[in-house]
Amino acid sequence: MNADLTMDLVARVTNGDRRALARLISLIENGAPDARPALAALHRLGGHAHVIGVTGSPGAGKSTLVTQLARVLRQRCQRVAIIAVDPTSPFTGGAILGDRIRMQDLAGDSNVYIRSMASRGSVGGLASTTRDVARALDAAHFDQIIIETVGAGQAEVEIVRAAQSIVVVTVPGMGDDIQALKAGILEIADVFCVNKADRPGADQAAAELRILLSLDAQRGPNDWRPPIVKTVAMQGSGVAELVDALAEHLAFLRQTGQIVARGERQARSEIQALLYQELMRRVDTRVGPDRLAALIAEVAARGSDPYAATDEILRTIGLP
Ligand SMILES: Nc1nc2c(ncn2[C@@H]2O[C@H](COP(=O)(O)OP(=O)(O)OP(=O)(O)O)[C@@H](O)[C@H]2O)c(=O)[nH]1
Ligand SMILES: [Mg+2]
Repeated sequence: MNADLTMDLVARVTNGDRRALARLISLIENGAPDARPALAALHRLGGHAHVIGVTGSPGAGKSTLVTQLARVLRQRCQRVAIIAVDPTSPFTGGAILGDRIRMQDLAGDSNVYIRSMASRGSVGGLASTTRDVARALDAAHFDQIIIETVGAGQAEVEIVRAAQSIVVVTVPGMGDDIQALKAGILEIADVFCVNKADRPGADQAAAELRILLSLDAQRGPNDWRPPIVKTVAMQGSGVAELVDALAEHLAFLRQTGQIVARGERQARSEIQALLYQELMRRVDTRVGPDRLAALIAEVAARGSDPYAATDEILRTIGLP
């Protein structure tokens, strides 16, 4: 695609052309280098949307909740985009199809945009693709961009880091979930949601979370205290409170200036990821897989060492 076409695509996306948006998102998903100039331009135009990450264990009710969130946000005249990311399922996976069906009653609304994505490459690739898709949606004037992802591992954390506000969804009788919470999800949560509050044990789950939060020594007195919201996503109850909590979190980030720090953290990790990608691309083209494999074998056999191998690679790609 030439520069004129790219800029035409940007203009159409910012003017609310849905077909142009779908085309751009396809380009992004296919990893087309063609999309880069458009994304560069869109980045400078964007930065208006509230990006919300929703994560939590499989089957916690995230998709149901996200659908309800979108509904409440629409009632408040917000334009909503949903990106459903599934890092584990193949491209036409059942979960994704299920999400499509669940969310389809929103699909007729021109102020709602829903996109399902699954991994066709690395998790790092998925995280950067998600960020770029969010960038396109932001430039297309969606007020709220909700990213749903399954699980509580490193991969999901990386994906939802593109968000300004992160909702961690748990359910009563978590047990194992508490372990996951300890393993890192606790730090990333801005709002906790105890979904399926129609089941027994919701109050206890909320109390356990409250204790965990109170034990978190890293949060100072002026830091944000993640609220715990109980919801029954299937019936929509508690969802308005969740929307309120998210709006309060955004207001907090703006008032304290922490929104700048979050933006910088994202920019830093994005630049690092791009640098790594670019470096590895050059290693691939200039050093080549055969020489790289030989170097690795030499180091493993102790005929060489990692430092010498790295020096040689850097010299070969033109970095002394
Ligand atoms: N009892 C009860 N069931 C719920 C509630 N919310 C969702 N469910 C059910 O829980 C099941 C899983 O819901 P999903 O929304 O697909 O959960 P999810 O977290 O998106 O699932 P994955 O994306 O597959 O990880 C479905 O059968 C829902 O109908 C709720 O508030 N109460
Ligand atoms: Mg889901």
